[in-house]
Amino acid sequence: MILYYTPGTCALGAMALLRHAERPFQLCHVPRDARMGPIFRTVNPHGHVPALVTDDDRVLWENSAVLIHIAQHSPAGLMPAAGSAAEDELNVWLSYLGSEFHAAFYPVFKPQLFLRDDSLHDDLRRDSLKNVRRQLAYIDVHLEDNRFVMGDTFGILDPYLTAMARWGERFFDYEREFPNLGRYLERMRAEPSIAFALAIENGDEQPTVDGGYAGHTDLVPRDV
Ligand SMILES: N[C@@H](CCC(=O)N[C@@H](CS)C(=O)NCC(=O)O)C(=O)O
Repeated sequence: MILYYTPGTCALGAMALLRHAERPFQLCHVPRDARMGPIFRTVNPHGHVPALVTDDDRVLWENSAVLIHIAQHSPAGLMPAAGSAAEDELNVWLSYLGSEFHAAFYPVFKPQLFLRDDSLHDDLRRDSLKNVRRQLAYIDVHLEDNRFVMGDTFGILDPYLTAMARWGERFFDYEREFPNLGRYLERMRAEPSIAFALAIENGDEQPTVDGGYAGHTDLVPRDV
C-alpha cells in the first residue's frame, strides 16, 4: 500500500493506523499546495488527502474507506465482527467524525469555500468555532468514561480522532474546557503508532528493515 499524506492533516490517522496494522507500506508526501495541483489530482481528483493505493493498485480516498481498508487487510484483527454491535458503533463514529466533526472545521480553515467576500471571513470563522466547540464538548463527555473512542481498546477511530482533535488546540484551552479530551490527546501522542506518524510529519522517522514502513515514494502522475 502507498499512503498519500500532508503533514498537519487528517491523513495522520491513516498513517498511524498503517503502522499499527503491522503490514508493509510506503508513504508519499504531498506538499500542502500540491494537493489541488495537476499531479496529485491524477491520484485523487478531489485533491484531498488521505489517498491510498491498494496492493492491487486501486486508489481509495475518503478517510472512512481508507481506514476500513487498512483494518480489513491487517493481520492485527482490527475490525469488529461483521454484524456485531461493535461494528455498528464503529460505523456511527466513522460517519460522525467525517461528516460532523471534520466538517465543523471547514469554514474555520477554508472560509473562502463558503464566502467570496474576504471581509466576512473572520466573522464566519468566529461563528463556526461555536459549532467546533459543541462537537468538542460532545467528544469530551464521551471520553470521561472511555479510555479510547470505543471503550478499553485502541482501534481505528483513535488515530483518526487524534489527527483532527489536535486542530482545536489552536483555538481552545483543552485543559480548562475539555480536560478529558486533553488527557486523551496526551495519551494518544504517546501511542507508538501515533508517535510514529507525528515523527514522520516532522521528518524524523527512518524506514524500518523488518517490514512496516518501507520509506517514501515520489509524487508522480498516476496513469489513468
Ligand atoms: N471527505 C474527505 C475530506 C478529506 C479532507 O478534507 N482532507 C483535507 C486535509 S484534512 C485536504 O486534503 N484538503 C485539501 C484542500 O482543502 O485543499 C475525507 O473524509 O477523507
